[in-house]
Amino acid sequence: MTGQTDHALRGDYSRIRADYTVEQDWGAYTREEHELWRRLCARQAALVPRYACEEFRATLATLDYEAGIPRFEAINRRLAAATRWELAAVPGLVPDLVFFEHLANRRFPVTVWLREPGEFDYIVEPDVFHDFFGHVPMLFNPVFADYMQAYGRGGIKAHALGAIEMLARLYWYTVEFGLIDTREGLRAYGAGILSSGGEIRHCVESPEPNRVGFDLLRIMRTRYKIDTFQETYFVIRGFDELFEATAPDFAPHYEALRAEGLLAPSELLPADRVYHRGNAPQRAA
Ligand code: HBI
Ligand code: FE
Repeated sequence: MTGQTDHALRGDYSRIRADYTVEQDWGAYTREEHELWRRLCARQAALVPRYACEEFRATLATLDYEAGIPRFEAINRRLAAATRWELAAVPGLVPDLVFFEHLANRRFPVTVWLREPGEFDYIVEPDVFHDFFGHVPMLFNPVFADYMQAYGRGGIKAHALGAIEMLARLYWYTVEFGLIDTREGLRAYGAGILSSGGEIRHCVESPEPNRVGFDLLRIMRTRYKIDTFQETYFVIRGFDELFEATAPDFAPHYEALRAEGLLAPSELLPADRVYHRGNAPQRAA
């Protein structure tokens, strides 16, 4: 909730606890919803072998999502054993500080509602399919799991420093739309692309977007769009790179970044480590 949307939030917030969590109420999902979930899973599962990073693939294979919308509790036992994370059911987007506090305590907020059939290809707000299919497998990876907690702790500090927008760009270009350089080529680890039927291919194969090496400060000043495919993807060389980048205190970064201008989503800089220069026509910033 960093002011990117101007429409009312979807979801039932009438029964939230103080930390915005709710009961998943698994029994209330309809047959049609389980069926839509299975179709969403089948489409993505067919794309994962080609486009997803190894860490995601390895975990997805063990989660048997295909049966229907999972019970969060059943996954929680396994997730706790793997990385000491747990899933917390939420009605939808939660306030930034609430979100950061959950992450800082190794709890990942998962939206309970599923999209409508007409939103099969695209949805703006996260639903249970995006949150579960996209994010949960990566939480089984120990280094990535620690990065997520560090991000939550950083978010609490950024909130106090009025720097959430800078930090949110880091989340966007890593946790949601990140690519990783592997021996097999570039692969997706970001949940926004792993849960998207179109963007999972586009991010790896299309000549249109830029693909640029991960650079923390550069990312924190790069604006992003929420309603189109990304114009630039940032590539990490391993999850250690991500985790190590978040180890230092960001407060001095925020000071320095305030003095520099923001970059358009499509902009390339001379200092960029370019994997691929996008061929999309330059759009107005
Ligand atoms: N709430 N449920 C939910 N899921 C998110 O991904 C989320 C959120 N609230 C805030 C938020 N993301 C972002 O503003 C932060 O990543 C910066
Ligand atoms: Fe997400």
